[in-house]
Amino acid sequence: MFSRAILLVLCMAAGNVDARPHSDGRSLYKAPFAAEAPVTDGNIDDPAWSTARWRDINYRWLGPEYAETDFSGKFKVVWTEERLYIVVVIVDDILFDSHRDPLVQYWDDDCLEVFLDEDYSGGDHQHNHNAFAYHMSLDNRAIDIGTNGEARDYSHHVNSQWRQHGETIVWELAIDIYKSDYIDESPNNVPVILQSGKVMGLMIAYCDNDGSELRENFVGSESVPSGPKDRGWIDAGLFGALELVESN
Ligand SMILES: [Ca+2]
Ligand SMILES: [Ca+2]
Ligand SMILES: [Ca+2]
Ligand SMILES: [Ca+2]
Repeated sequence: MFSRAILLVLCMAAGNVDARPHSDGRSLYKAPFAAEAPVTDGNIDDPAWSTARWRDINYRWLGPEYAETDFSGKFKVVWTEERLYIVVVIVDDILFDSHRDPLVQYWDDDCLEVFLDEDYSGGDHQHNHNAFAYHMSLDNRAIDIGTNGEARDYSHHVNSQWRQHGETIVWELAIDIYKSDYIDESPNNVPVILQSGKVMGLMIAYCDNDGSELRENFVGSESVPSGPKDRGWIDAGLFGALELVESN
């Protein structure tokens, strides 16, 4: 039987192997139950939103420093048994969709990313469904990489709608949650029924491009204490903890 000390020595001998499922400093967000599901219409007047706390999208993962008028963002989460609901309020001075094909270089257009790990397992999710990284395009499509390693349209998982209100964009999402045994192209995938006390992995990010060939900034809701800061599309260990609660 391995003791922790022996295991630690073995890990060190393997060369900085980090066996922990999550990076240090993950956030905990408590999402309240929505007695009445928000209407996904880009308007934030639904009663459920007033019960949830704001969380900032403020960790600069890529690109130079930027002004609040260039980008700023925050979000809230609520849930029902059927879906997870997220509202994101964004300031972005220029909306830019250079690659009109949603499956081509989608991360280099303005793009809202929603990272979800149904069981908060952490770990690799690049070519599997241990977690999903929905890249929401300005035309409300949800793109992630399928188990065949190619970009795939998962828009049937996410009802998405945004509207501009003065200087801000209100972006609402209603998301079906799937376990890691999700099978691409199968008609038999069934979303999880959500319940109070469930803990999932969640991270929100925004790719801001205002007219460049490549995205100018990539800003997320979780810190990245070490390693490449843009690796959330591979590493679910960066996601924060999302706890479903009855009320805050
Ligand atoms: Ca609404
Ligand atoms: Ca901008
Ligand atoms: Ca997982
Ligand atoms: Ca932009």
